[in-house]
Amino acid sequence: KVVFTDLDGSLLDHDTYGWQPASAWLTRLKRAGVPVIPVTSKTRAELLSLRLELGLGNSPFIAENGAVIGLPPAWQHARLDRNLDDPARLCIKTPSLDVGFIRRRLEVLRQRLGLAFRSMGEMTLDEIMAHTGLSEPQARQARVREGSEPLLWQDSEEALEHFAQALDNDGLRLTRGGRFLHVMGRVDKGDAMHWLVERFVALRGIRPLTLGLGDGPNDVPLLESVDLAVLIRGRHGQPVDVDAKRLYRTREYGPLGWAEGLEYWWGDEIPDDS
Ligand code: 2M8
Ligand code: MG
Ligand code: MG
Repeated sequence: KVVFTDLDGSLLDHDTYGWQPASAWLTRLKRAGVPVIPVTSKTRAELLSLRLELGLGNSPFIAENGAVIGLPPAWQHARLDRNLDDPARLCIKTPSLDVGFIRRRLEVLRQRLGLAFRSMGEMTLDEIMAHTGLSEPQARQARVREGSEPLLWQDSEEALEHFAQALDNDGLRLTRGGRFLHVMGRVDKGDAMHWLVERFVALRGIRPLTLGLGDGPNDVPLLESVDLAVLIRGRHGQPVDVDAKRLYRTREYGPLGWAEGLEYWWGDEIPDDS
């Protein structure tokens, strides 16, 4: 078994970024040896801190909506050799375009189409903190982008359609998180998850049963790729259209909904030793 989870609005509360209601289930999964892999819009820098705080161990992670994949040593080599937990031996895969290229294209499109938006790269730290509720150190980490750029849309829905089309012509993609639109290369959370599952199969020789959780439009490719899906009730008021055979929709928001989804699929299978 492997869990793939979105963070903001799913494992973490949309506003407070807390996860207390999910912590009993995190412990339960850890005791059962089930890896919990974050799949998020957040950056590598944000994840390296959060992985520790959440007690996820040296797990792989998918950052920036699939543009950055972090592989710990245990997911790099079939032979479990020494220094398996050495954080310095993390290996990073960046299947997308780099953020410098993305920012230059965004500038060109803004000029050419006369669009109004504000990208994270041009925001001050104070602005980022005001829009997200992150602390200053967290906002600094959110700003260290490698393969995607979040932006706040300040234009019409019609202009947004033109923008999405122009991005597509450039080999770029647009997706929607809880607060921001995100622009990246041709990657998504589902493709990144498939890539990790294939690594698992190559290294361990078995295909894991996958459970995925998410609350937003950017989670749809993930929820449509896993064996068991949990669509967490969203705070963003956007209807989220998921086409998955085994899908559970939670009644609760955020980490409460996260625990509800795990209870639904694995409540009987994974023991509660507490
Ligand atoms: C952004 O991501 C969230 C994900 O749903 C959003 O679009 O609202 C990213 O910039 C991320 O790096 C940051 O931590 C988060 C903070 O709310 O916002
Ligand atoms: Mg989310
Ligand atoms: Mg997210």
